Amino acid sequence: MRARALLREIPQSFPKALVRHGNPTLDVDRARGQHDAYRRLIEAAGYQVSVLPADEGHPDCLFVEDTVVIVGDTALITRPGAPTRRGEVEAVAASLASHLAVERMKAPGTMDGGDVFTMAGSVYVGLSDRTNQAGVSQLAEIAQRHDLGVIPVPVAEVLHLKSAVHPVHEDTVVVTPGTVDEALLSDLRVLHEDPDERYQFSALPLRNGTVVVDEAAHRTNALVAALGVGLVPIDVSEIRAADGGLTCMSVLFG
Ligand code: CIR
Repeated sequence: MRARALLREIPQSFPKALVRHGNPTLDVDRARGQHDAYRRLIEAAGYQVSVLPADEGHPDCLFVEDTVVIVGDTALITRPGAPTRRGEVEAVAASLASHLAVERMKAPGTMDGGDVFTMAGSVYVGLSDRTNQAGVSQLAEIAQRHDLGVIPVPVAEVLHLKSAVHPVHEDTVVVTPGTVDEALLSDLRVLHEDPDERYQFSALPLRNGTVVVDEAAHRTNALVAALGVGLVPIDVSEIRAADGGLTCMSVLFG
């Protein structure tokens, strides 16, 4: 199957997106420009990109990653941890149904896809404000069918596991110190985000071997570049201001 990517347009209501701290002014036009550049990079890497229309009733709908977790040929449609985001899932489920076997998370399980990544034969799942143990158990059943173990990782201080543990290349992650128990990541190679760039680093590894990174995190990007990885820095300041990282705006599969 050709590599595919699912994205969703940014609604005019984006300035009302959920934000954990403070009250940043979010600029929808600037965010759209950044989102366009992001989409073009994914297209240039060879993905067949589908873009769902924005949903004005859901200011966070561009963060499409949170609505689904893909394990092999199965798409687990999540029950997002923020009740106001639950209506985002239907359009995503409908779009993925022609490519993947769709299953649905059931109450009382909650999960945001931003809490999940698969690496070195395990599915790492953040236990966060958005993802609970019941959600992890439902994902574990699907992972088991695909011969994958699940490693739950309690997350402190940040929104999602992938706000603080960023897969970058093969079995390497970049971790924001103090946010997770790094003993749980002992199967992985851990680099640390530079202390002067706390919460600024994020990364999206692509099929062609390049890694899209947030251009704001110069020093941490240099650490990753030293692995011999080709980096493509991009400005995603408006997305970061809404607590999003580089993985959050796409679902990559196939
Ligand atoms: C939220 O709080 O749900 C959004 N403002 C940000 C979600 C970012 N999602 C992600 O990084 N996977």
